[in-house]
Amino acid sequence: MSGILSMILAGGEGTRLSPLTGIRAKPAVPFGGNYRIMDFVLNNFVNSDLLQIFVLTQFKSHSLMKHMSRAWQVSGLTNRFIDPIPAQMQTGKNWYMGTADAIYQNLHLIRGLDPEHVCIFGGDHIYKMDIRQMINYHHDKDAVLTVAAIPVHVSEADQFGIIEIDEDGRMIGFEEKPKENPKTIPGRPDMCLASMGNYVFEAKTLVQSLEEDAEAEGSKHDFGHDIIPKLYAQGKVFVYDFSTNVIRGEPEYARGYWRDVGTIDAYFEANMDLIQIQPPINLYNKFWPLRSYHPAVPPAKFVHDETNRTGQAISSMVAAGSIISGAIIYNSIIGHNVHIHSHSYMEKCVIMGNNDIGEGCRIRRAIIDKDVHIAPGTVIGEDPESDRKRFHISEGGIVVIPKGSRIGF
Ligand code: ADQ
Ligand code: ADP
Repeated sequence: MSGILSMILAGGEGTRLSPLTGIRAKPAVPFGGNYRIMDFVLNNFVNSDLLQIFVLTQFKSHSLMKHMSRAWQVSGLTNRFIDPIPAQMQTGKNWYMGTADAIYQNLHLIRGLDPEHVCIFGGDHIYKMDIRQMINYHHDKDAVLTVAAIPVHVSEADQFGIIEIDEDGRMIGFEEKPKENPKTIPGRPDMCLASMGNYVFEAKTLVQSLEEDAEAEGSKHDFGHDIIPKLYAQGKVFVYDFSTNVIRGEPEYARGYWRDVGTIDAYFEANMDLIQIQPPINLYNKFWPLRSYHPAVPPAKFVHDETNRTGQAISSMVAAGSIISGAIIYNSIIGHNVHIHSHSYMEKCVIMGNNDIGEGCRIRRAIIDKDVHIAPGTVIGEDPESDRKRFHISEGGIVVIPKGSRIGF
Protein backbone atom coordinates (compact mmCIF):
# COMPACT_ATOMS: atom_id res chain seq x y z
CA MET A 1 0.00 0.00 0.00
CA SER A 2 1.46 3.36 -0.93
CA GLY A 3 0.60 6.94 -0.08
CA ILE A 4 -0.33 6.08 3.51
CA LEU A 5 1.19 7.87 6.48
CA SER A 6 0.41 6.65 9.99
CA MET A 7 0.38 8.72 13.16
CA ILE A 8 -0.04 7.05 16.53
CA LEU A 9 -1.25 9.14 19.45
CA ALA A 10 0.81 7.98 22.39
CA GLY A 11 0.86 10.96 24.67
CA GLY A 12 -2.20 10.46 26.84
CA GLU A 13 -1.85 11.06 30.55
CA GLY A 14 -3.64 7.86 31.60
CA THR A 15 -4.69 9.14 35.01
CA ARG A 16 -7.18 6.31 35.57
CA LEU A 17 -4.34 3.82 35.30
CA SER A 18 -2.49 5.45 38.19
CA PRO A 19 -0.17 4.45 39.90
CA LEU A 20 1.11 2.46 36.88
CA THR A 21 1.26 5.74 34.96
CA GLY A 22 3.04 7.57 37.78
CA ILE A 23 6.30 7.64 35.85
CA ARG A 24 5.33 6.63 32.33
CA ALA A 25 2.72 7.34 29.66
CA LYS A 26 -0.11 4.83 29.40
CA PRO A 27 1.13 3.28 26.13
CA ALA A 28 4.45 2.50 27.87
CA VAL A 29 2.85 0.49 30.69
CA PRO A 30 4.19 -3.09 30.64
CA PHE A 31 1.63 -5.71 29.61
CA GLY A 32 1.55 -9.47 29.23
CA GLY A 33 4.98 -10.32 30.62
CA ASN A 34 7.19 -8.93 27.89
CA TYR A 35 5.22 -6.28 26.05
CA ARG A 36 4.23 -2.65 26.47
CA ILE A 37 0.62 -1.66 25.69
CA MET A 38 1.95 0.32 22.72
CA ASP A 39 3.43 -2.79 21.08
CA PHE A 40 -0.01 -4.02 20.02
CA VAL A 41 -0.83 -1.08 17.76
CA LEU A 42 2.72 -0.96 16.40
CA ASN A 43 2.52 -4.66 15.54
CA ASN A 44 -0.79 -3.99 13.80
CA PHE A 45 0.93 -1.50 11.51
CA VAL A 46 4.06 -3.56 10.95
CA ASN A 47 2.09 -6.77 10.26
CA SER A 48 -0.10 -4.78 7.87
CA ASP A 49 3.07 -3.72 6.07
CA LEU A 50 2.39 -0.04 6.78
CA LEU A 51 5.75 1.32 7.74
CA GLN A 52 5.76 5.07 7.62
CA ILE A 53 4.86 5.81 11.20
CA PHE A 54 5.16 8.78 13.52
CA VAL A 55 4.52 8.15 17.20
CA LEU A 56 3.40 11.33 18.95
CA THR A 57 4.33 11.60 22.59
CA GLN A 58 3.73 14.20 25.25
CA PHE A 59 3.26 13.20 28.89
CA LYS A 60 6.02 11.26 30.69
CA SER A 61 7.58 10.09 27.46
CA HIS A 62 10.98 8.77 28.57
CA SER A 63 9.98 5.15 29.21
CA LEU A 64 8.17 5.02 25.85
CA MET A 65 11.10 6.56 23.97
CA LYS A 66 13.49 4.12 25.63
CA HIS A 67 11.31 1.18 24.66
CA MET A 68 10.98 2.42 21.08
CA SER A 69 14.70 2.91 20.68
CA ARG A 70 15.31 -0.64 21.90
CA ALA A 71 12.46 -2.43 20.17
CA TRP A 72 11.21 -0.46 17.19
CA GLN A 73 14.19 0.66 15.15
CA VAL A 74 13.71 0.41 11.39
CA SER A 75 17.01 0.62 9.64
CA GLY A 76 18.51 0.51 6.17
CA LEU A 77 17.78 0.91 2.54
CA THR A 78 14.06 1.79 2.34
CA ASN A 79 11.79 4.74 2.95
CA ARG A 80 10.30 3.02 5.98
CA PHE A 81 10.48 4.55 9.44
CA ILE A 82 8.98 4.51 12.92
CA ASP A 83 9.86 7.89 14.40
CA PRO A 84 8.94 9.05 17.89
CA ILE A 85 7.94 12.72 17.81
CA PRO A 86 8.00 14.58 21.12
CA ALA A 87 5.72 17.58 21.60
CA GLN A 88 7.82 20.48 20.33
CA MET A 89 5.58 23.57 20.45
CA GLN A 90 5.91 23.94 16.68
CA THR A 91 2.91 26.23 16.41
CA GLY A 92 3.25 28.41 19.52
CA LYS A 93 3.84 28.21 23.23
CA ASN A 94 1.26 25.48 23.92
CA TRP A 95 1.58 21.81 24.59
CA TYR A 96 -0.99 19.67 22.76
CA MET A 97 -4.46 20.80 23.81
CA GLY A 98 -6.33 17.76 22.47
CA THR A 99 -5.81 14.92 20.01
CA ALA A 100 -6.63 17.10 16.98
CA ASP A 101 -4.17 19.73 18.17
CA ALA A 102 -1.50 17.02 18.51
CA ILE A 103 -1.85 16.34 14.77
CA TYR A 104 -2.27 20.04 13.92
CA GLN A 105 1.03 20.87 15.61
CA ASN A 106 2.65 18.27 13.34
CA LEU A 107 1.03 19.22 10.04
CA HIS A 108 4.50 19.99 8.68
CA LEU A 109 5.23 16.23 8.89
CA ILE A 110 2.16 15.46 6.78
CA ARG A 111 2.94 18.19 4.26
CA GLY A 112 6.53 16.99 4.03
CA LEU A 113 5.51 13.47 2.99
CA ASP A 114 2.42 14.47 1.03
CA PRO A 115 0.48 11.19 1.60
CA GLU A 116 -2.96 10.52 0.09
CA HIS A 117 -4.35 9.09 3.30
CA VAL A 118 -3.38 9.37 6.96
CA CYS A 119 -4.12 6.72 9.59
CA ILE A 120 -4.50 8.24 13.05
CA PHE A 121 -4.65 5.54 15.72
CA GLY A 122 -4.61 5.54 19.51
CA GLY A 123 -1.66 3.94 21.27
CA ASP A 124 -3.37 2.39 24.23
CA HIS A 125 -5.54 -0.56 23.26
CA ILE A 126 -4.98 -4.31 23.22
CA TYR A 127 -6.12 -5.87 19.94
CA LYS A 128 -4.99 -7.21 16.61
CA MET A 129 -6.15 -5.59 13.41
CA ASP A 130 -5.14 -5.94 9.78
CA ILE A 131 -5.29 -2.24 8.99
CA ARG A 132 -5.15 -2.87 5.22
CA GLN A 133 -8.72 -4.21 5.42
CA MET A 134 -9.90 -0.95 6.97
CA ILE A 135 -8.06 1.07 4.31
CA ASN A 136 -9.62 -1.04 1.54
CA TYR A 137 -13.06 -0.34 3.03
CA HIS A 138 -12.21 3.38 3.16
CA HIS A 139 -11.31 3.25 -0.56
CA ASP A 140 -14.40 1.21 -1.49
CA LYS A 141 -16.64 3.76 0.19
CA ASP A 142 -14.71 6.70 -1.26
CA ALA A 143 -14.78 8.09 2.27
CA VAL A 144 -13.09 11.28 3.48
CA LEU A 145 -12.88 9.69 6.93
CA THR A 146 -13.38 6.13 8.13
CA VAL A 147 -13.78 5.44 11.84
CA ALA A 148 -13.28 1.92 13.23
CA ALA A 149 -16.06 0.80 15.57
CA ILE A 150 -17.06 -1.95 17.93
CA PRO A 151 -20.20 -2.69 19.97
CA VAL A 152 -19.95 -1.89 23.71
CA HIS A 153 -22.46 -2.30 26.54
CA VAL A 154 -24.69 0.72 27.02
CA SER A 155 -23.34 1.16 30.58
CA GLU A 156 -19.93 2.02 29.09
CA ALA A 157 -21.22 4.53 26.54
CA ASP A 158 -19.98 7.50 28.55
CA GLN A 159 -16.37 6.42 27.93
CA PHE A 160 -16.56 6.36 24.14
CA GLY A 161 -17.61 8.24 21.05
CA ILE A 162 -21.04 6.75 20.24
CA ILE A 163 -21.94 6.32 16.60
CA GLU A 164 -25.10 5.95 14.52
CA ILE A 165 -24.91 4.54 11.01
CA ASP A 166 -27.25 3.95 8.10
CA GLU A 167 -27.60 0.58 6.33
CA ASP A 168 -24.68 1.54 4.07
CA GLY A 169 -22.24 2.08 6.97
CA ARG A 170 -22.40 5.86 6.60
CA MET A 171 -22.11 7.82 9.86
CA ILE A 172 -25.36 9.68 10.55
CA GLY A 173 -24.82 10.51 14.21
CA PHE A 174 -21.91 10.89 16.63
CA GLU A 175 -21.73 11.95 20.25
CA GLU A 176 -18.49 11.98 22.24
CA LYS A 177 -18.91 10.28 25.63
CA PRO A 178 -22.66 10.90 26.05
CA LYS A 179 -23.61 11.29 29.71
CA GLU A 180 -27.18 10.12 29.19
CA ASN A 181 -29.46 8.43 26.66
CA PRO A 182 -26.78 7.16 24.31
CA LYS A 183 -28.01 5.98 20.93
CA THR A 184 -28.22 2.19 20.96
CA ILE A 185 -27.78 -0.24 18.07
CA PRO A 186 -31.17 -0.86 16.36
CA GLY A 187 -32.59 -4.13 17.68
CA ARG A 188 -29.96 -4.32 20.47
CA PRO A 189 -31.16 -1.96 23.23
CA ASP A 190 -28.31 -2.93 25.57
CA MET A 191 -25.49 -2.17 23.10
CA CYS A 192 -24.01 0.94 21.49
CA LEU A 193 -21.62 1.28 18.58
CA ALA A 194 -18.40 2.84 19.92
CA SER A 195 -15.55 4.55 18.11
CA MET A 196 -12.24 2.78 18.70
CA GLY A 197 -10.42 6.09 18.27
CA ASN A 198 -8.82 4.77 15.04
CA TYR A 199 -9.25 6.92 11.95
CA VAL A 200 -8.31 6.74 8.28
CA PHE A 201 -8.49 10.23 6.77
CA GLU A 202 -8.17 11.47 3.26
CA ALA A 203 -5.11 13.71 3.79
CA LYS A 204 -6.63 16.75 2.08
CA THR A 205 -9.73 16.61 4.29
CA LEU A 206 -7.65 16.10 7.43
CA VAL A 207 -5.47 19.14 6.77
CA GLN A 208 -8.46 21.32 5.96
CA SER A 209 -10.44 20.17 9.03
CA LEU A 210 -7.50 20.77 11.36
CA GLU A 211 -6.81 24.22 9.97
CA GLU A 212 -10.45 25.20 10.43
CA ASP A 213 -10.53 23.70 13.92
CA ALA A 214 -7.41 25.61 14.96
CA GLU A 215 -9.31 28.86 14.37
CA ALA A 216 -12.64 27.66 15.82
CA GLU A 217 -13.88 29.52 18.87
CA GLY A 218 -14.50 27.25 21.90
CA SER A 219 -13.04 24.10 20.32
CA LYS A 220 -11.36 21.51 22.54
CA HIS A 221 -9.22 20.58 19.51
CA ASP A 222 -10.18 16.97 19.91
CA PHE A 223 -11.18 14.47 17.21
CA GLY A 224 -14.12 13.11 19.19
CA HIS A 225 -15.48 16.44 20.43
CA ASP A 226 -14.82 18.68 17.47
CA ILE A 227 -13.58 17.14 14.21
CA ILE A 228 -15.86 14.10 13.73
CA PRO A 229 -19.16 15.80 14.68
CA LYS A 230 -18.49 18.52 12.08
CA LEU A 231 -17.29 16.21 9.35
CA TYR A 232 -19.95 13.49 9.37
CA ALA A 233 -22.69 15.98 8.51
CA GLN A 234 -21.08 16.34 5.05
CA GLY A 235 -22.06 12.71 4.34
CA LYS A 236 -18.73 11.06 3.50
CA VAL A 237 -17.70 9.63 6.84
CA PHE A 238 -18.01 5.84 7.02
CA VAL A 239 -17.77 3.36 9.86
CA TYR A 240 -15.61 0.26 9.65
CA ASP A 241 -17.04 -2.72 11.50
CA PHE A 242 -14.01 -4.13 13.35
CA SER A 243 -15.70 -7.53 13.76
CA THR A 244 -15.26 -8.09 10.01
CA ASN A 245 -11.47 -7.88 10.34
CA VAL A 246 -9.93 -11.28 9.67
CA ILE A 247 -6.42 -12.32 10.57
CA ARG A 248 -4.92 -15.52 9.22
CA GLY A 249 -4.52 -18.15 11.91
CA GLU A 250 -6.91 -16.50 14.38
CA PRO A 251 -9.82 -18.61 15.66
CA GLU A 252 -13.38 -17.39 15.15
CA TYR A 253 -13.91 -16.73 18.88
CA ALA A 254 -11.03 -14.22 18.90
CA ARG A 255 -12.77 -12.06 16.27
CA GLY A 256 -13.50 -8.54 17.48
CA TYR A 257 -11.29 -8.70 20.60
CA TRP A 258 -10.43 -5.11 21.58
CA ARG A 259 -9.78 -3.85 25.07
CA ASP A 260 -9.52 -0.31 26.30
CA VAL A 261 -7.19 -0.92 29.25
CA GLY A 262 -7.88 2.52 30.68
CA THR A 263 -8.59 1.43 34.24
CA ILE A 264 -6.71 -0.86 36.61
CA ASP A 265 -9.51 -3.43 36.52
CA ALA A 266 -9.70 -3.45 32.71
CA TYR A 267 -5.91 -3.69 32.54
CA PHE A 268 -5.91 -6.59 34.98
CA GLU A 269 -8.66 -8.49 33.17
CA ALA A 270 -6.94 -8.06 29.80
CA ASN A 271 -3.78 -9.59 31.29
CA MET A 272 -5.85 -12.49 32.65
CA ASP A 273 -7.35 -12.98 29.15
CA LEU A 274 -3.90 -14.01 27.93
CA ILE A 275 -3.77 -17.10 30.13
CA GLN A 276 -7.17 -18.61 29.34
CA ILE A 277 -7.10 -22.11 27.88
CA GLN A 278 -8.60 -20.61 24.73
CA PRO A 279 -7.28 -17.06 25.00
CA PRO A 280 -9.47 -14.50 23.20
CA ILE A 281 -6.20 -12.81 22.30
CA ASN A 282 -3.58 -15.31 21.27
CA LEU A 283 0.09 -14.36 21.43
CA TYR A 284 1.16 -17.54 19.65
CA ASN A 285 -0.13 -16.98 16.10
CA LYS A 286 2.86 -17.39 13.79
CA PHE A 287 1.06 -15.38 11.11
CA TRP A 288 0.84 -12.36 13.44
CA PRO A 289 4.16 -12.08 15.26
CA LEU A 290 4.12 -9.69 18.19
CA ARG A 291 7.44 -7.90 18.34
CA SER A 292 8.78 -6.23 21.43
CA TYR A 293 12.04 -5.64 23.28
CA HIS A 294 13.67 -8.78 24.63
CA PRO A 295 16.53 -8.26 27.07
CA ALA A 296 19.62 -10.45 26.89
CA VAL A 297 18.66 -12.79 29.72
CA PRO A 298 18.51 -16.59 30.01
CA PRO A 299 15.31 -18.68 29.75
CA ALA A 300 12.94 -18.82 32.69
CA LYS A 301 13.98 -21.43 35.24
CA PHE A 302 11.88 -23.60 37.59
CA VAL A 303 13.79 -24.96 40.55
CA HIS A 304 13.14 -27.94 42.84
CA ASP A 305 14.52 -26.46 46.06
CA GLU A 306 16.48 -28.01 48.94
CA THR A 307 13.29 -28.43 51.05
CA ASN A 308 11.90 -30.67 48.31
CA ARG A 309 9.44 -28.13 46.91
CA THR A 310 9.03 -27.89 43.17
CA GLY A 311 8.87 -24.45 41.59
CA GLN A 312 5.75 -24.47 39.40
CA ALA A 313 3.78 -22.06 37.27
CA ILE A 314 0.31 -23.28 36.30
CA SER A 315 -1.94 -21.51 33.76
CA SER A 316 0.62 -18.73 33.78
CA MET A 317 3.16 -17.04 31.53
CA VAL A 318 6.70 -16.48 32.74
CA ALA A 319 9.13 -14.23 30.86
CA ALA A 320 12.81 -14.92 30.34
CA GLY A 321 15.28 -14.25 33.13
CA SER A 322 12.84 -15.29 35.87
CA ILE A 323 13.46 -17.96 38.49
CA ILE A 324 10.63 -19.72 40.31
CA SER A 325 12.31 -21.57 43.13
CA GLY A 326 10.15 -23.87 45.24
CA ALA A 327 7.19 -21.51 44.82
CA ILE A 328 3.76 -22.11 43.27
CA ILE A 329 2.35 -19.66 40.76
CA TYR A 330 -1.25 -19.88 39.51
CA ASN A 331 -3.00 -17.83 36.82
CA SER A 332 -0.32 -15.16 36.75
CA ILE A 333 1.77 -13.14 34.34
CA ILE A 334 5.41 -12.87 35.35
CA GLY A 335 7.70 -10.40 33.54
CA HIS A 336 11.47 -10.52 33.03
CA ASN A 337 13.95 -11.10 35.84
CA VAL A 338 11.49 -11.94 38.59
CA HIS A 339 12.84 -14.13 41.37
CA ILE A 340 10.20 -15.86 43.49
CA HIS A 341 11.57 -17.75 46.46
CA SER A 342 10.62 -20.98 48.25
CA HIS A 343 7.28 -21.59 49.97
CA SER A 344 5.68 -18.59 48.28
CA TYR A 345 2.25 -18.80 46.64
CA MET A 346 0.99 -16.34 44.07
CA GLU A 347 -2.39 -16.39 42.38
CA LYS A 348 -3.84 -14.02 39.77
CA CYS A 349 -0.89 -11.66 39.90
CA VAL A 350 0.68 -9.47 37.25
CA ILE A 351 4.35 -8.95 38.05
CA MET A 352 6.10 -6.60 35.67
CA GLY A 353 9.80 -7.33 36.02
CA ASN A 354 13.00 -6.99 38.09
CA ASN A 355 11.20 -8.14 41.23
CA ASP A 356 12.23 -10.18 44.20
CA ILE A 357 9.48 -11.97 46.13
CA GLY A 358 10.88 -13.35 49.39
CA GLU A 359 10.28 -16.76 50.95
CA GLY A 360 6.87 -17.74 52.26
CA CYS A 361 4.85 -14.86 50.74
CA ARG A 362 1.16 -15.32 49.87
CA ILE A 363 -0.03 -12.85 47.27
CA ARG A 364 -3.35 -12.83 45.42
CA ARG A 365 -4.98 -10.47 42.91
CA ALA A 366 -2.15 -7.94 42.77
CA ILE A 367 -0.36 -5.91 40.12
CA ILE A 368 3.27 -5.47 41.09
CA ASP A 369 5.16 -2.85 39.07
CA LYS A 370 8.83 -3.11 38.10
CA ASP A 371 11.65 -3.05 40.67
CA VAL A 372 9.37 -3.90 43.61
CA HIS A 373 10.94 -6.03 46.34
CA ILE A 374 8.73 -7.90 48.79
CA ALA A 375 10.04 -9.12 52.13
CA PRO A 376 9.74 -12.80 53.20
CA GLY A 377 6.40 -13.74 54.75
CA THR A 378 4.38 -10.87 53.27
CA VAL A 379 0.65 -11.53 52.76
CA ILE A 380 -1.30 -9.48 50.23
CA GLY A 381 -4.85 -9.98 48.92
CA GLU A 382 -6.32 -11.92 51.84
CA ASP A 383 -7.42 -9.13 54.17
CA PRO A 384 -8.92 -6.17 52.28
CA GLU A 385 -8.96 -3.94 55.39
CA SER A 386 -5.28 -4.33 56.09
CA ASP A 387 -4.44 -4.04 52.36
CA ARG A 388 -6.41 -0.81 52.11
CA LYS A 389 -4.24 0.77 54.80
CA ARG A 390 -1.03 -0.06 52.95
CA PHE A 391 -1.80 -0.11 49.23
CA HIS A 392 -3.69 1.41 46.35
CA ILE A 393 -6.71 -0.83 45.67
CA SER A 394 -8.85 -0.68 42.53
CA GLU A 395 -12.66 -0.67 42.51
CA GLY A 396 -12.55 -4.36 41.65
CA GLY A 397 -10.28 -5.07 44.63
CA ILE A 398 -6.94 -5.40 42.83
CA VAL A 399 -3.93 -4.31 44.91
CA VAL A 400 -1.45 -2.18 42.94
CA ILE A 401 2.12 -1.74 44.13
CA PRO A 402 3.98 1.14 42.46
CA LYS A 403 7.34 0.85 40.75
CA GLY A 404 10.36 0.65 43.02
CA SER A 405 8.45 0.02 46.29
CA ARG A 406 10.00 -2.05 49.05
CA ILE A 407 7.29 -3.88 50.96
CA GLY A 408 7.70 -5.25 54.48
CA PHE A 409 11.37 -4.40 54.98
P1 ADQ B 1 -10.27 8.83 24.71
O1 ADQ B 1 -9.51 7.55 24.75
O2 ADQ B 1 -10.88 9.33 25.96
O3 ADQ B 1 -11.37 8.79 23.55
P2 ADQ B 1 -8.07 10.59 24.50
O4 ADQ B 1 -7.82 10.54 25.95
O5 ADQ B 1 -8.09 11.89 23.82
O6 ADQ B 1 -9.39 9.93 24.07
O7 ADQ B 1 -6.96 9.62 23.84
C1 ADQ B 1 -6.93 9.17 22.50
C2 ADQ B 1 -5.51 8.74 22.16
O8 ADQ B 1 -4.71 9.89 22.05
C3 ADQ B 1 -4.83 7.87 23.21
O9 ADQ B 1 -4.05 6.91 22.56
C4 ADQ B 1 -3.96 8.82 24.00
O10 ADQ B 1 -2.81 8.20 24.52
C5 ADQ B 1 -3.62 9.84 22.94
N1 ADQ B 1 -3.47 11.20 23.45
C6 ADQ B 1 -4.29 11.87 24.29
N2 ADQ B 1 -3.81 13.10 24.53
C7 ADQ B 1 -2.67 13.21 23.82
C8 ADQ B 1 -1.69 14.22 23.67
N3 ADQ B 1 -1.82 15.36 24.31
N4 ADQ B 1 -0.64 13.98 22.88
C9 ADQ B 1 -0.51 12.83 22.21
N5 ADQ B 1 -1.37 11.81 22.34
C10 ADQ B 1 -2.44 12.00 23.12
C11 ADQ B 1 -11.01 8.48 22.19
C12 ADQ B 1 -12.08 9.02 21.25
C13 ADQ B 1 -13.40 8.31 21.50
C14 ADQ B 1 -13.19 6.81 21.35
C15 ADQ B 1 -12.10 6.37 22.33
C16 ADQ B 1 -11.75 4.89 22.17
O11 ADQ B 1 -12.22 10.44 21.43
O12 ADQ B 1 -14.38 8.77 20.58
O13 ADQ B 1 -14.39 6.13 21.62
O14 ADQ B 1 -10.88 7.08 22.06
O15 ADQ B 1 -10.93 4.50 23.24
P1 ADP C 1 9.80 1.58 32.84
O1 ADP C 1 9.51 1.10 34.24
O2 ADP C 1 8.56 1.94 32.12
O3 ADP C 1 10.71 0.64 32.11
P2 ADP C 1 12.04 3.42 32.90
O4 ADP C 1 12.89 2.63 33.80
O5 ADP C 1 12.39 3.49 31.47
O6 ADP C 1 10.52 2.95 33.01
O7 ADP C 1 11.86 4.87 33.51
C1 ADP C 1 10.96 5.82 32.98
C2 ADP C 1 11.23 7.18 33.58
O8 ADP C 1 10.82 7.22 34.95
C3 ADP C 1 12.68 7.56 33.59
O9 ADP C 1 12.76 8.94 33.26
C4 ADP C 1 13.15 7.28 35.00
O10 ADP C 1 14.22 8.14 35.36
C5 ADP C 1 11.89 7.57 35.78
N1 ADP C 1 11.76 6.71 36.95
C6 ADP C 1 11.97 5.40 36.98
N2 ADP C 1 11.70 4.90 38.21
C7 ADP C 1 11.27 5.92 38.95
C8 ADP C 1 10.82 6.07 40.30
N3 ADP C 1 10.74 5.03 41.13
N4 ADP C 1 10.44 7.29 40.71
C9 ADP C 1 10.51 8.34 39.88
N5 ADP C 1 10.91 8.27 38.61
C10 ADP C 1 11.31 7.09 38.15
